[in-house]
Amino acid sequence: MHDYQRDFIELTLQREVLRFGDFTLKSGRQSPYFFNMGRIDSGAALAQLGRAYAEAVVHSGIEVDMLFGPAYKGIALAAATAIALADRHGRDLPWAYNRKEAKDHGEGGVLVGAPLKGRVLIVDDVMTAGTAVRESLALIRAQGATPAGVLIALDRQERGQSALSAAQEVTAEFGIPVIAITSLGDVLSYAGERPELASEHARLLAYRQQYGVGG
Ligand code: OMP
Repeated sequence: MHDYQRDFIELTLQREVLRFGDFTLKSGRQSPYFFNMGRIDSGAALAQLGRAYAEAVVHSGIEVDMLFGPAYKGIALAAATAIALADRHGRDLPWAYNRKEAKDHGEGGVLVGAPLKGRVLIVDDVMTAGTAVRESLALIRAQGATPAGVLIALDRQERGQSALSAAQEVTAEFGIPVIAITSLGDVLSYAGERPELASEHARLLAYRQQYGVGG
């Protein structure tokens, strides 16, 4: 594990981004854990998050021309990553985001920021079944740009439309990497090391059995 990953896990715990309990996901699945990036709700926390995302881009070695943040949560994440890449890594990349509803006045349209072109990295929070990411991939392709990869904080490593995980499916289908700072595997390791989280750990294992891949 790299330092930026360890720092990131500490941040998610401090800020209660990661929580155990009973949650209904977008996919309808009932999950014993949830990862809520909305808890990164201060300037310092967002800056720290942006640094972790930027480090993940640099470590991946992936070639990208610009960043794209899908509405809504991806917008702040792409902005924070763009700032950290410029401030910390000397890489001033263009960035853009979409609106959920097209605007018919002013500058109009659903896209805001730099025009989508070249190799575009999608910056988002969590991948479960891959629905959100597929929407972004379609949007990037419709603009004639090339998806370069997907950068997320958490890969829940759940089955997508096949026996593969949603992230593996995206890689197989679009030929692009999914770069995740953490995964369900990391959450399991964390819970497994703490006796006070023994019942949460057992529920996570049962959940992975039901919806996960491998393991
Ligand atoms: P998929 O579109 O199924 O990949 O789900 C990803 C989205 O679900 C994320 O962008 C979040 O909006 C939301 N989500 C979380 O934020 N945290 C989780 O732990 C799980 C989900 C989810 O609903 O699956």
